[in-house]
Amino acid sequence: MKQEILKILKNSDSYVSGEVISNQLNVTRAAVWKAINSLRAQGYNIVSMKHHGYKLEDTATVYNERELRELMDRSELLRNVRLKFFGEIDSTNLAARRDVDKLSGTSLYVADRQLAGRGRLGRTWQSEPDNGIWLSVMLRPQSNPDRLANLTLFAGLCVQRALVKHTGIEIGIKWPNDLVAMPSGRKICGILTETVLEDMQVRAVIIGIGINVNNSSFADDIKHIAGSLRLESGQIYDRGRLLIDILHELIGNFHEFESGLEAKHIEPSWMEGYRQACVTLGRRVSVSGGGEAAEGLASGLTAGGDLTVTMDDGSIKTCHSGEVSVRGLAGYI
Ligand code: BTX
Repeated sequence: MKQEILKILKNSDSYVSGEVISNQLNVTRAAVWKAINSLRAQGYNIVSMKHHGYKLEDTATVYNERELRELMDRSELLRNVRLKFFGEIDSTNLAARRDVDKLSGTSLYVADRQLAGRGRLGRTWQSEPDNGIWLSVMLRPQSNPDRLANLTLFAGLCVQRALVKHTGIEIGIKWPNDLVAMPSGRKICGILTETVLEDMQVRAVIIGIGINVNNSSFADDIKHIAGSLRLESGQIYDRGRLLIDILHELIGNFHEFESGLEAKHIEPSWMEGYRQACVTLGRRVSVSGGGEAAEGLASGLTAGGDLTVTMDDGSIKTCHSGEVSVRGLAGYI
């Protein structure tokens, strides 16, 4: 009944009386009142006025499976994409992994909170409730695993574009795929791409995207590096609508990534856009690849997405994403 009431309120610009709702649904006024209260508890902003009835205020999308599904169904691109929404889960990347053999096609995993959000190289990703987008997109590209190395860069570029378009905030990519607000350099988004293989064939790729959207503060251990869209602009964003924009950019342009896979040593068409968005290029970086850290100037990107660094001793080092971490020096990104 709650969903039917929601539908009635959504279809009306003005107040709808409890009597009209109860007649329409053939239930008591008390049952309507109870259902309205339960919807309010779920986050729907339903106002009531004596002698007029109830009205659903047009506020931000309530972040749940039903509302996200409704937004997705309005988009031709996303209508047939599967969605799983969790109020709470260990990690959306792990949820996707558990489904690799059960599902086919493109699937999305969205959570309001992650209890064991994962970063790269075994690090953790803090994923508190109410404020962030914690999303994994599972795709099934037909490709050799070694060709997927720069998928993580492509995903970073798509999310960066969507965030800039949606918010107008200046956001750059810190190689390989951290999204940082400029000029503060604070980390707004992290991306963890995982490939699931079977007999050296790609079964699935899982692109995990964590975005700090409406956070107003962070835990002590990350507060010096983390930022949110809200802290940058002072605005609160509708997570549902932002999520849809990100999916349009990523899933809508995925063919561009796939077509770039065909020609081996040729630079994919999107790489130049990546270069332009990459704030690491032209800056001093410290490179540590298991050994001692050394400093140099981030001087270029190869067609395969590796970072070339002109080291202070004049040598050129090529850094592969995932193998080497490039740390910003104090005062640098
Ligand atoms: P990363 O290894 O680049 O970043 C992790 C590091 O970033 C941590 O060690 C910490 O210093 C810092 N950090 C942790 N949480 C946050 C945060 N909320 N904001 C800013 N900095 C933070 C980046 O890994 C990849 C993160 C992917 C997260 C998504 S969320 C959906 C999906 N599911 C999942 O488990 N992971 C991905």
